Order: sequence, then structure tokens, then C-alpha cells
Amino acid sequence: MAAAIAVFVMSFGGAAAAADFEVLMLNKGTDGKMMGFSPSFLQIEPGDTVTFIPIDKGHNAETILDMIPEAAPTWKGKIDERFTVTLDVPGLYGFKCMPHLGMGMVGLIQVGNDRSNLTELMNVRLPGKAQARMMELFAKTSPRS
Ligand SMILES: [Cu+2]
Repeated sequence: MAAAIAVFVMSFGGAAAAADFEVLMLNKGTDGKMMGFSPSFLQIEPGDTVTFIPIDKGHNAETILDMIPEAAPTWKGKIDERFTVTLDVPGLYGFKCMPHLGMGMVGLIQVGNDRSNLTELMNVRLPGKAQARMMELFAKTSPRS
């Protein structure tokens, strides 16, 4: 019993603390483009959290159908809502602002060093400017080691 507790404490102490990343929802992105998440690409570790912050009004953040790892739950923030999601399943997560998808308000999160679902994401057709912006984000992912 005592040994089991000691092992637990050691493994817990050795684990890196989960980090929180902030993504701003803006009418004008830091890249100068209209309607955007900043940053629009993040690479985080499993168990880290991402907080979406409504700096400007009228935005939300939600997962795009068929653009998250198979085992991962979808998530959806309300318009003008600050909300935090914990991402445990490694892989790529495409997300959008529902009202501004056609204007290219999309983002991409890579959890861990895993982009094994990249092909699935690339097969999803997005409207308007979203497709081109998402292709730019795909280029920022790094391969599985
Ligand atoms: Cu928006």
C-alpha cells in the first residue's frame, strides 16, 4: 500500500503541468486579414487547455465536422462566450467561427506530435476563403517523429 502511494506521487510529480493557451477572436487578425483567430495555429501537448477570448463581438469557436481526431469529442462555444476546452486526444483539430466561416475565420490545433488525421482534414471542402486559409495552416503542422 505504502509503495503504491509512493509510486503514484513520484509519477504525478514527474508529469509536466498542463498549460493553457489563449486564442483571441478578432474582427481584424494580427496578420491583417479580416475576421480571424489569433493565433490561428497552435501546437500543444495532450491535456493542455485552450481558452477562446471574445475580444470583438459576434464570434464563436467550434470544431469543424470531420476535422478532429476520431476519438475526440466535438466542442462548441457560444457567440461572444469566453470558454476553455481541454484537448486530450492527439491529432489535428480544425475549428471555425460559425458566422464567419465563409470569410475564412478558421483555425487549427495540433495536439502532440501527431498529424495522422491530416488526410481526413484535407478531404473536407470548406467554403469561401476558409479553404485557402486552412491549407496555409496545414503547412504549419509538424510530422510525427
Ligand atoms: Cu467570427
